[in-house]
Amino acid sequence: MMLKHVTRVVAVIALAAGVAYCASAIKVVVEAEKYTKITPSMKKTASANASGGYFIEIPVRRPHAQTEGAPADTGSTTYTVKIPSAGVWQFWGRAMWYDACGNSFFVKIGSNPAVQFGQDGTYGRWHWVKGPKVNLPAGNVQVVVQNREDGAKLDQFLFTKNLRYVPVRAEK
Ligand SMILES: [Ca+2]
Repeated sequence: MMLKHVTRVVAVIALAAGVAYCASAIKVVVEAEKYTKITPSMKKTASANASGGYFIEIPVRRPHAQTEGAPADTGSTTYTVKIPSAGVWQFWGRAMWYDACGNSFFVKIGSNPAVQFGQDGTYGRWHWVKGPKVNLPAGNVQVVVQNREDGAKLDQFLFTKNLRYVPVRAEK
């Protein structure tokens, strides 16, 4: 009788821990080079420092910083991302920016309007940048990363339902 009770308590604790683990593990990671479509001047570039060996970029132009606000070309990548469940998802991108005039993309997620992504002040190294928080249905969602400023690079992006999660390194 006593043993049975203890077993039940352990089972309940294990179940609770399992639920907590699943909640924090709800995350969808996409390599930026795994697009379904790419349009120049967006290009795929090999790098030993990038996750999966590649990133995408709008290469730096001369003269630099002539595209802000109204992109000089339609350079973009398009992705099909499988969202496991409906709800609010936080978008993060692992970016490397050239400078203050080369630190953003436009990101369009599903039926949500395109928004600026970036504009932070970390240049010349890979770092995670917080993007939009979006309400998404379960199933395949189209993501478009569009040229805004030349000199912008993207290695990976992810969606998480854990709104407190802050990615640090390249994600598996
Ligand atoms: Ca990558």
